[in-house]
Amino acid sequence: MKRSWLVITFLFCCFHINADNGYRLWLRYDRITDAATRNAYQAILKSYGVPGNSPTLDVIRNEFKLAFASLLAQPVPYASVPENATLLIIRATDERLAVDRNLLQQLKKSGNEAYLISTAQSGKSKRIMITANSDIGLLYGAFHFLRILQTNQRIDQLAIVSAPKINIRILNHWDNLDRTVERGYAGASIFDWHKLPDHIDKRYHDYARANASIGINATVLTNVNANARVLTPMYLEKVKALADVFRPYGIKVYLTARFSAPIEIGGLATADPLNAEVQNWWKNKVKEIYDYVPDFGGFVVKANSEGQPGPQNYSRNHAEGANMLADALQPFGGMVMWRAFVYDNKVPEDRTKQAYNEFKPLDGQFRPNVIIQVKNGPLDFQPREPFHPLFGGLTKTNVMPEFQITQEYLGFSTHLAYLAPLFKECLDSDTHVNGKGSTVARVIDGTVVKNNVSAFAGVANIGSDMNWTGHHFGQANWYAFGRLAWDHDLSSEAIAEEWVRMTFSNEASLIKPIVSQMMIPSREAVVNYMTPMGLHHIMGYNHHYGPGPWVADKPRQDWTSVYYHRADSLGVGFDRTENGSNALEQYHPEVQKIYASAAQCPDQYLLWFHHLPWDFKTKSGKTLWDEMCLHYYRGVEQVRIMRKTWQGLKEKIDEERFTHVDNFLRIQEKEAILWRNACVLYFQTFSKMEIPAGLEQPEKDLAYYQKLSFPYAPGIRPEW
Ligand code: BDP
Repeated sequence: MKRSWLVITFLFCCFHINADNGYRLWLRYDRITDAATRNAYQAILKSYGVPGNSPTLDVIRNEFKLAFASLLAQPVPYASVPENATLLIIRATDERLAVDRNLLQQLKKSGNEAYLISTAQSGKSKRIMITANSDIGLLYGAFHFLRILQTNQRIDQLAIVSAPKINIRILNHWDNLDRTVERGYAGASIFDWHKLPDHIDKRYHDYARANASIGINATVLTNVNANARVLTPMYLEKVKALADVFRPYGIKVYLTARFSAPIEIGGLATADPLNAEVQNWWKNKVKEIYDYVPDFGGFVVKANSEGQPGPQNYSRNHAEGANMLADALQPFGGMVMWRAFVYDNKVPEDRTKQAYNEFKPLDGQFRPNVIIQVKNGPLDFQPREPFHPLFGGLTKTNVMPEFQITQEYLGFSTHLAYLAPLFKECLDSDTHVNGKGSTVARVIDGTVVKNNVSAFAGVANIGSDMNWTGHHFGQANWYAFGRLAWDHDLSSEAIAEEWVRMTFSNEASLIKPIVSQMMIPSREAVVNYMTPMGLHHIMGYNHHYGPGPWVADKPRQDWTSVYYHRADSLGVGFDRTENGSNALEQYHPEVQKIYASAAQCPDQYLLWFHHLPWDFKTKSGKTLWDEMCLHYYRGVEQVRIMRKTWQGLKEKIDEERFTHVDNFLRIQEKEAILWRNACVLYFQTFSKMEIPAGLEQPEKDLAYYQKLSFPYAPGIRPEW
């Protein structure tokens, strides 16, 4: 071959290696570039052994093969005599195990999913053992060990025992059987129902690998706005095929149960939960499901909310509905996750109060295998909400949180919004239910309120896009969700750093700016340019994309924006104190104290709890109007800083991902300006005050922003 051809071929290969579509997520296993780290690893990792036979052990062997081949410069052979290996993955009951007895005792008390990773001296050399009480524990340990390598930590003195703080760590897919995804912004559903069960897409395995690597152990395959058809034999065959793929990765499958299924697919005249025929129908249906999927997890149910059928259609309450399904699932060990996201436009009550009002009187009436699934805040996944009063409000019922990983209200998949700070804000909130320090996290993990099962749900942001989540940084939200479900004590910064190291590089000059100038401030930036100071629900109608503070005159008041911001010539905000809707009374008196007076209420919740005059003096000494404007402008500035930071990293990031994120940041800046201008101009029609001096003036007038329409924005509910 001519020299010039060699050069071209070489360049082509380089380009190919450097091009990166993000498909590999955080499981990239790129060659470790730091020679000292690589040498240190090679000195210990001479061979690895994974004795035993099971599909899960096969997963571990495959993962190690894939990882070691590319992480290290030299191959790590599989040891034919496992006990001779310098990396041994072995069950805690195996006699060949030789680890510190104290650590082993700790592991043995830590449950089925726990693991122990330790380094021991063996003769002159070191040896690493990963041990657990089950194969799934070994898998989690294996992934943790790979994370240690990927993030370039030392391996010569490991002594880690890790166990999840939460039992069920579950993704909720709002995916429909036709592959559309409600509030999905990353392409079509990854579940290709039409081709199942015969075609098993490689993505199903990669999805399961990714989940297992961060400890996610359950998935709901279908939308909460449920289709009963998924419970028919034709679809159960397909569900079984997916469950079979996911099982070796420790992932259980759940389905959404449409409450009216006995009528729609069962031919019954009613779905009344107290009707014996209905109860029998569900019992038989559940038995049939377990014939297909012996380790089926259970049902997630949205009932009597936003038009979904439920027990109230038959004058029964939520407990009667949930318990009927729980009784059918109980013999098989299945769970009911019954959602508390209920509100009714016929009830003239503040929408944020309705869930508590419905569920509080039922506390203690639910079966032990029912868990009430509560959104992080009392309204609906807004960029910022206070924690839901049902956390700490229910003390005799299992309660789990539901977070939204998909960014329905945070700019869809084109906005960079790292959500760990949002999740943490809720988890770290103090409910005071059992004294100071009764955080939401400690309520849901059973530390301060006794429960018999704990769970943690997130609405997935995953789709068929090549990079899974639309935005490359959306991957960080999937990652953070899994890591926090395992250990809610982790900090947002620590999780971000881990993710950046695994996803981009271990170079300090890249980690720091991405973590501290982009990821950590990003969620606050979104709050600032969309809904600062406690504003909420002022987005465009139905599609929820773009600003719509003017939305009024819709079929239901609580689907308008004016219902929530209540702006008029005198002021703005929703009074939820005792002078208003008194939603505040649903919280513990210690929490009420923080928010009750406008003078003390932190700025971030000011207009959530108070209706205040435009010239109200805020903590900064500025008027409410000026402070609100400054927040809107700060949000845009923060996006500009994010863009600039990213552009400064051009040389350090592969071209494909660099350009993709760069384009999206440009869109984000444009849309942040759109939000800012539209909201400031709209609220100005009431305040009649000037935009503070020195700030750039909106380019267009309010009418321009009001006329923009987005009929084809993704993720819309088809029937709305
Ligand atoms: C709302 C979404 C809607 C969901 C609903 C829910 O707009 O599509 O069905 O939440 O959680 O935020 O049930």
